[in-house]
Amino acid sequence: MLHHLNILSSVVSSTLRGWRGASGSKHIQQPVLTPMLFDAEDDAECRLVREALTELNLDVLIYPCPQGGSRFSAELKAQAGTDVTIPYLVDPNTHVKLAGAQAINAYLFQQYKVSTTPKALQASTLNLLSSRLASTARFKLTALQAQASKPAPQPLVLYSFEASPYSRPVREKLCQLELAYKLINLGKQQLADVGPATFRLHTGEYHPLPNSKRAKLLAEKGRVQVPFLIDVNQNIELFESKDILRYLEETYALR
Ligand SMILES: N[C@@H](CCC(=O)N[C@@H](CS)C(=O)NCC(=O)O)C(=O)O
Repeated sequence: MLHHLNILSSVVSSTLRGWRGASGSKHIQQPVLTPMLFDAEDDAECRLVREALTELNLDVLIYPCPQGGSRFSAELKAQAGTDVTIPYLVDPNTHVKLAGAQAINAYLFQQYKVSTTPKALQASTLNLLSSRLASTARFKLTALQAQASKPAPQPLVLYSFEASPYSRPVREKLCQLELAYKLINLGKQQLADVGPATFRLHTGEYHPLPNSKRAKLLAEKGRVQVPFLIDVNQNIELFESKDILRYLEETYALR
């Protein structure tokens, strides 16, 4: 019951942002080196950046910086050379380093799509307000707080897309536990991708776009469903959001 409520409020959250970060571009190539994003899941500006990353179909290494947390503060300061606020993007492909959703999204769209930022992903007052409301819909009137945790030697891997109601609680937990993870964005690229994994709107056999990340996941794991978590530290792979949340809590939370 509690998990259903959790997912329901996540649906409300995505709805408040007009389901931005649900679809992913068909054409963009992942750059050779994975960009890094210092991020907090409930931060209004960070959400706009993650929406852009899903829509551009780009994968990133997320370094969670929740309120009260400090695990990646030194790394953030070392990258920026000074105290900076999140979101903070480091792109090792171009050596570009940027703070703030407006500058980061302008860079990402220019660099990876040769276009300007769509209106809905600009850091305008309206978008920041709806992004803040989207966080409030997660029953959180205060910022997401860091939770005492064990560090993971290697970053985890999470397949997700920004608006995914089932993936959001998992990203929140990774953020609270300050666990770095490679975020593999699996936005919807065609009509056949739409719907929950077990009840797609498209009838008949599911065929992802050829040569896509979705096609690769289907070939390797036999299904396309998010969230999907890989923890190389424990040799674990999990598909169900409820199981992933339990696993992260039991493995990394300090009581
Ligand atoms: N019972 C699963 C449901 C997961 C699910 O249906 N996720 C949706 C996205 S929110 C999905 O994978 N849809 C199919 C797709 O995106 O291809 C869970 O709790 O993790």
